[in-house]
Amino acid sequence: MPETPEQPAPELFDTVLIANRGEIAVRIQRACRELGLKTVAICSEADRQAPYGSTADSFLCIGPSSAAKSYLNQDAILLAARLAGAGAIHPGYGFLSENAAFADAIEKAGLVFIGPIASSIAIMGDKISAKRAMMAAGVPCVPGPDTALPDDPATIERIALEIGYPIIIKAAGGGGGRGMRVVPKADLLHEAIALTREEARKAFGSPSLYMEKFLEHPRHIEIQVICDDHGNAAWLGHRDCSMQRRHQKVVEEAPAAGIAPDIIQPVGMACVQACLQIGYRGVGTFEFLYEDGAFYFIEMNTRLQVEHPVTEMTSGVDIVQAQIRVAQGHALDLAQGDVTCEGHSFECRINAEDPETFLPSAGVVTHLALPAGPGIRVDTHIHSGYKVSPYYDSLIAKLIVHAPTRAEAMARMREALAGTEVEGISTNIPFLRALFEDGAFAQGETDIHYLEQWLKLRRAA
Ligand code: MV4
Repeated sequence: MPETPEQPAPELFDTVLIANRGEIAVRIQRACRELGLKTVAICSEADRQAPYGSTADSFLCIGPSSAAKSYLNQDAILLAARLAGAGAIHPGYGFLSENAAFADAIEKAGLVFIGPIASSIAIMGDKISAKRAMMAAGVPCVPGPDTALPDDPATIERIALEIGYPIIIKAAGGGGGRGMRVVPKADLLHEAIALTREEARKAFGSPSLYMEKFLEHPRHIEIQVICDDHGNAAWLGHRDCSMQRRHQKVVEEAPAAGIAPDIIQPVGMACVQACLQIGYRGVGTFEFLYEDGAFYFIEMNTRLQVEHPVTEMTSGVDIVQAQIRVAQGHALDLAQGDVTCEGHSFECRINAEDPETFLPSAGVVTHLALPAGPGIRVDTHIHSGYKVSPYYDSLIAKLIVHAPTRAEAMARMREALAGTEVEGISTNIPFLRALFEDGAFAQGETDIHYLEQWLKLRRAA
C-alpha cells in the first residue's frame, strides 16, 4: 500500500448562519469570508433591504419587524439554518447571544453554537454562581457573600454590617445595570430588599438577591479572553468602558489610562486561570470595577462585545476570526507570550438619537460621509439612502481609531469625528465632538459617573 499523505481533519462546518443584524452582521460576515466560510444572513421584514443580505451567500427573511418574532425567534433561526445548510450559528451580541437554552438547542440540532458551551452561559447568567466561580478561581471580587441573601432579617442585617455601608443589593438574574439598589444606611435596608426582590421576581422570574459593598467612584475596566477546547486560554488586554450614560457605553478605549502593565497583569492571569478552571470555550469578557488601585470582579459576559475592536487594534488579533476558529475545534494559534498591547485605541458609538432627549431617531440617511486614513476604522452597516428603523438598537456605526499614544489617538478621533457627516437623522456626533474636547477626559482616569455629570453641567451652561 502506498503511503497516503496525512489529510487534514474535515472542518466541523463550512457555512455559518449569522443570527444578527446591523454592523455586527457585517463584521461577522467579513470574518467568515476571510476564513473561507460561506455565510447565511437572516433578517426581519424591516431589514429586507439591508446590504448585509446581498453580500451573504444566502439570505432568509425569518419574521416580522418585531425582534421577538424574528431575531429572538429560536425555532425560525434553527429552521433557517437547516434550510440554508448552515453547520454553525453565530449569535453576535444582544438578541440570543447569552441565551443558554438557545446554545443548547443548537447543539442538540447537531449544529455548532459559535460561543461558549451552554453551561458556561448559564453559570455566568446567574450573577451569584458567576461570583462563586470567580472567588473559587482566585479572581478578586467585590466584598460580600457569594451566596443568595437569606430570609432572616437579623442575618441580613449582620451581613450588611460586616460588609459596611453603603452596600448594594443586586438581583442574581440582573446584570448590565438592571435589578440593583444602593442602600446608604441600615434603616433603609429591609425596604430596599423588599423592593428589589419584587422587581427581580417580575423582571427575571427569580427573587434571588445578593449583597455587596457599594463602590462610590469606580472605573469600569474589562478584560478580554479567548479560550479553545484544548486547555489553552489567553487574555488580550484590557479596556476602559467607564464613559457611559444610563448603562449605555458611549466611548471605549484600550488600554485603560494610568493603569500600569504590572498592575493589570496579575488580574489578566487570574481571568485566564478562571477560564481554565471552568472549562470555558470561546471569547469572553471579565468586567471589573477599579477603585483606589484595586480590581473587583462584577460580571462575566459570554459573548462577543460591541467594543471588541479597540482590543483588536491594540492586540492585532482578529477576535471574530479567532472566535470562529476555536468553535471549529482548532487550538488557539497564539500563546500568552505572543500577546502584546501596541499603542492606544478609542471607539465612539455613533447612535441615531436626539442630541437633547437621547430618544432614538428613525428615518432616512440622506447624506453620509465617513472618515478614512491611517489608524481609522469604521464598522457600519449604513449607507446614504439607508432607512434607520425604530425597531432596534440605535447604533448605526462605530468609529475606531488607533495611534501610538493616547493623546495621538484622541487627536485622531477628533479628526475622524470631523470627517463624519450624517444627515437626515439626528445623531450623537455633536456630543462626541464636544466630549473629545473635554480636559478631564483628555487627562484620563475619569470614573463611571463622569459622563452623566458632564452632561448635567453642559445642560446647565
Ligand atoms: C456596582 C457598582 C458599585 N458597587 N457594584 C452597574 C452595571 C452592572 N454591571 C454593575 N453595576 C455597578 N455595580 C458595586 N458593588 C456600580 C455599578 C455601576 C456601574 C458599573 C459599571 C459601569 C457603569 C455603572 C454605572 C452605574 C453603576
